[in-house]
Amino acid sequence: MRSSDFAGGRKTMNINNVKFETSFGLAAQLPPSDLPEIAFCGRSNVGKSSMINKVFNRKSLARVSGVPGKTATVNFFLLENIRFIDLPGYGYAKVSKSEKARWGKLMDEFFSSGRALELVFLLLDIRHPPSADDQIMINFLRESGYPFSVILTKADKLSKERQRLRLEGFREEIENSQSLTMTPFSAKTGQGVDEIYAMMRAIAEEDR
Ligand SMILES: Nc1nc2c(ncn2[C@@H]2O[C@H](COP(=O)(O)OP(=O)(O)OP(=O)(O)O)[C@@H](O)[C@H]2O)c(=O)[nH]1
Ligand SMILES: [Mg+2]
Repeated sequence: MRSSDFAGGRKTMNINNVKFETSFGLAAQLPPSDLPEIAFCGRSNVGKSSMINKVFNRKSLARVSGVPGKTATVNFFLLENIRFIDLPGYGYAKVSKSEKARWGKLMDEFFSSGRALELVFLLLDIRHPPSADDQIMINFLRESGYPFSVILTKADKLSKERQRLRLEGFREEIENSQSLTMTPFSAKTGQGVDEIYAMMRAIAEEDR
């Protein structure tokens, strides 16, 4: 199997067919959810847009920036029968009160509007323990009932041994973490991409 053919079975799904669909900044604009969805969330600068670009093997499908707060809107991408969603990051100290309120409303509305979310990737920087905002997000996802999987980003910044130690760290830093999958990932080296494809493939096959 070529790595770009992530859905085996009856029909091969090719990641090169992904298309940017639309972008929304206000909860009221969010389109209804008419296809299975996979969302990417996490704090600003954690690497959500970079992960999307790596997974879809594109340089700038999603916009990446060294400046936190780059993705301020909810961005939709379509690949055959699955919609992928790049969510705006949280925890960026320099945003205004009104911008934080807009973010909160957008996220509340997004996660409470009965979307067909089949999987949420929650991204955490592998180098650091989860922040207070990350812990809030983890609890929020648990309460929402949507299945989610933790992605530990920027793994290229640590040796394999230090990655292993941080994995053990996250197991203790996150309550009841035994039920969570945690996947080290690097948008630089491609570490973890095959595990992501396996999760995407499972969803694509379920919905055929
Ligand atoms: N070394 C390394 N740097 C990364 C990786 N992923 C992202 N980065 C860098 O981290 C910064 C932020 O990446 P983005 O992908 O824009 O992060 P984001 O989570 O989409 O950020 P917002 O849109 O602000 O919420 C950029 O400078 C990226 O180059 C990674 O796997 N390894
Ligand atoms: Mg982004």
